[in-house]
Order: sequence, then C-alpha cells, then structure tokens
Amino acid sequence: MGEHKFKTMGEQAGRRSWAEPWKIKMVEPLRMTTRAEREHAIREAGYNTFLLRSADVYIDLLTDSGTSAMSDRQWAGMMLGDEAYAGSVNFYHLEEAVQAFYGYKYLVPTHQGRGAEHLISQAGIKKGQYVPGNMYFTTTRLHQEMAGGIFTDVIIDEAHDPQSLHPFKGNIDLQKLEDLFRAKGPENVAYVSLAGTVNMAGGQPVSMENVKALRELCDRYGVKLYLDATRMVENAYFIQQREDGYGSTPVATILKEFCSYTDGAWMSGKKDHLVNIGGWLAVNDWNLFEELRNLVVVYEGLHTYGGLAGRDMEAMAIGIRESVSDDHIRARVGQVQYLGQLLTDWEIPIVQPVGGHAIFVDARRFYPHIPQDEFPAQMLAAQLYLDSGIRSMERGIVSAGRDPLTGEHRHPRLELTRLTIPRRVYTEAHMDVVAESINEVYKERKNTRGLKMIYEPHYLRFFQARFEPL
Ligand code: PM9
Repeated sequence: MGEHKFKTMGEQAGRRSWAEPWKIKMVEPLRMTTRAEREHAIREAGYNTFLLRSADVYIDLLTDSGTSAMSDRQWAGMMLGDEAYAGSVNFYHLEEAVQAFYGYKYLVPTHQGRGAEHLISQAGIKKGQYVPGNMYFTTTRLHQEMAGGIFTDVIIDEAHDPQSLHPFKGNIDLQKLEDLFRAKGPENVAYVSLAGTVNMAGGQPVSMENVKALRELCDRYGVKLYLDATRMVENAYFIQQREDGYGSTPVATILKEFCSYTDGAWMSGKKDHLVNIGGWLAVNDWNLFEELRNLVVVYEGLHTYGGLAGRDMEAMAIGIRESVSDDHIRARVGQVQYLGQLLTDWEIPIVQPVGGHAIFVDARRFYPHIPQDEFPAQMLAAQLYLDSGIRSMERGIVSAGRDPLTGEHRHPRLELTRLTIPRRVYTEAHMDVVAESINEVYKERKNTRGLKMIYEPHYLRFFQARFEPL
C-alpha cells in the first residue's frame, strides 16, 4: 500500500468504513436562498418552520415522516397498483409483509399513523381509563385524550435527562407501571401504550429485556400491551448493537421477537417503511379486529384500502422488506450517528446517546438565558433557518401543549430542537453543512432573545402557532 495523505474516518478509527447500500439514480435540485430572503420567509411564517414553504428551504430536516427516497423497486411497484375498490391485490401483499415481519395476525390499513391511533384509541379506551406509556407523543396522546383516556408517563427517569447515557432510555419503569395498576385498579387501565425508539426522548430505544418483563407484568394484571411500531426497525437495530445476546441476530429476527411480546401495533409507515404515505394497525385478537375493521370504514375507507391507493400499499409492502435489511438500517442510523459525532466533538449540547432518526439539540443548555416560556427551542429552529436555510423543528414546550384540566402550558424537562434525517435522501456532505450551521448559530447564542406566541391553535399547536421575536 502506497503512502497517502488523507485518512478516511474509518482508517483514523482503525476500522473499515461502511457506505450506503445504494447508489443514486435520480436527483432533485436544491434551492439556496439569500439571508434577506430567509428573513422575509421566517417572518411570514410567524417563526414557525412548519409554516415555511418548502421552496424556501435548503436542507429539510423538519421530519423523517413521508420524506424518504423510495427505491427503484418501490417505484416499479407503484405501477402495479390494483385500484379496485375492494380486495386489491396490493392489500394482500401488504398483509403478507406485516404478518411475515411483524408477526401479527390481522391487518387494517390506514392512511397514516394517526388514522391508526384514532381507531385503536376509539376501540380500546373507555372514558376515564388510564393509558400508561413511555413518554407522550403528540398525536398519540391527543387521540387517547379525545377518546376519554388519561395519559400517564411511566418511562424511566433517565429519559427526561438529556445527558444520561443509559443505553435504553425508552424503557418503561416497571415499578411506576405496577404502582399505577395497583393505585387505579387494572380494570381502569385501557392498555399500555409502548413506543419503539421514543421520539420525544430523542429517538431512544426499548430493550428486549424490558418488553419481556412488561409482557409478564401485563399478563399478571390482565392488561393489554400495544406497540407504536413507527420506528421499531431502528429500535431492533439498537438492540442488536447494545443488548447482550443479540450481536449476531439479524434485525428482522429481533423485530419479530419484540413484537411477539405485544398484543398488536399501530404504525406510521411514513417512517421505517420508506414510503411517502401509509400506515396500519395490526392485532392478534379477532374480536378487536372485527371492531377495528368496522370502524375503519367510517373514518378511513374500506378495510382493504384504509384511505390508501393500491399503489401506496404496494410501495409499503416492498418498503417493509427493504427496511429490515441489516445493511440498510446500519447506514440509516449510521448517518444520524455521523452528524451526532460531529456535534459532540464540537461540544454542542445535544441529547445523548444519539438516537435513531434525529439529532435533538438541547435548547436549555444552548440558550440558558432564555426562559422556557419564551420558547428557546422554537427560536433555535428559526435561527438555524436564518443562518443557512436548514429546516428543523421544536420539540419542547410548544409541542407539549396545554394540560386539558388546568389549561396551563405543560413544561416538559426536555426543551429540544429536532434535526430529523430523512431516509436515503441526503449525503454525508449535507451533514457537514448542517453541523457547521449549528456551530455558527451556537457562536451567536448570547445575542439571541426569545419569542412571544401571538396565535395558538387548539389542537397540536406546534403545527400552526405563530410567534414574534421579543
Ligand atoms: N411523527 C414526526 O415528525 C410526524 C408528525 S409530528 C411532526 O416525528 C410516532 C412515534 C410518530 C408519529 C409521527 C406518529 C403519527 C405516531 N407515532 O404522522 O400520522 O413519530 O403518520 O404518524 C412525526 P403520522
């Protein structure tokens, strides 16, 4: 081997590098804007990145939801859409894929995740029942509350600490859960709502040990256990990487074992499944399935399309098979880790350990002089956009909304700005540009003030609220 000047990251670390298991066949040009254009755009958007036009965005890290690049196989599958109103062949392909990789018996397709959340909440919750879960998710909790449920957070304490290095910060605290069963009576608990790689905690996984123990606890009290499987493939990858005994087990095998401890799942296919639209609900109990299959025709569409075109179900069926490939998931999470490592090396305060789908910047430590009621994470997202046209989003006090009983702002311990990485869309060079922009904004942090909310919608306010700089 001849001498060469530059060392790859792998060489420096004394190992062989991995690379994405695909090559690029089609590209979409990105538009760069001037600072003056961005100042105008963010003012027009009321300092809410959800209200920006995507044409004014350079690198779009708003969400990993529906923003994946589909493969040539998936696009080919779109041409095989069977758009019959009933009994589309693509529904059966989707059903086979969910049964093969998630292991549940009965499938109800929905247009996206919240369609499935709506149905499971309506079918599974009676007014006044408790719904314990591993940290809230915005749409999930709202559907549970609208069905009359009372969400109760039973995640381990470490999840609320952005600096705790616990490898499974998504775990449920079994003692907190058992205390709730005893205090309220298991008949007053609708079901346990367990999410893989907990979004609001920073994309933090649940261990196999935890889900096994949960199954046992739920059985002892006769309570059902349902899974938000939205990013469960990423969760399975973390089990492979971090949990004893799973190091050489394929991600697909881990995924199916994990699901086998639960009674059913709901899914936003827009994440793990590498599609732009789609979701589902799958359960093992025939009677519940009958109820869900009946409800779906009221809110989504017939039980063999659930609000989706046949082509969308085909793309999702193919995406499921691609998503569980070890090479795919290693590259997907690897890209998030790459960005996380840059920011860690530059001592930018982010949630640690870095999760599966996004980098979460800790706005409390980024802007310690801005009180939470002045929306520091919202302001950080605006500043990042102003600096470079990169779009991120708030995951703090705005996302948490108001307590339905008191009407007061909820004050989550985590006040975060999320940079969410779409799957198979951006390159490592884009990640470098993102890290450099965050660093620039960090250098300017002392000159930044907070925001005032000037318009607040009733539901899921983070999507449409408007702000003004103080
Ligand atoms: N998550 C996200 O960006 C999109 C909406 S909020 C900006 O993270 C989980 C864990 C999710 C999720 C959506 C849904 C709802 C359920 N569970 O967006 O309705 O992260 O497909 O799924 C978003 P849908």
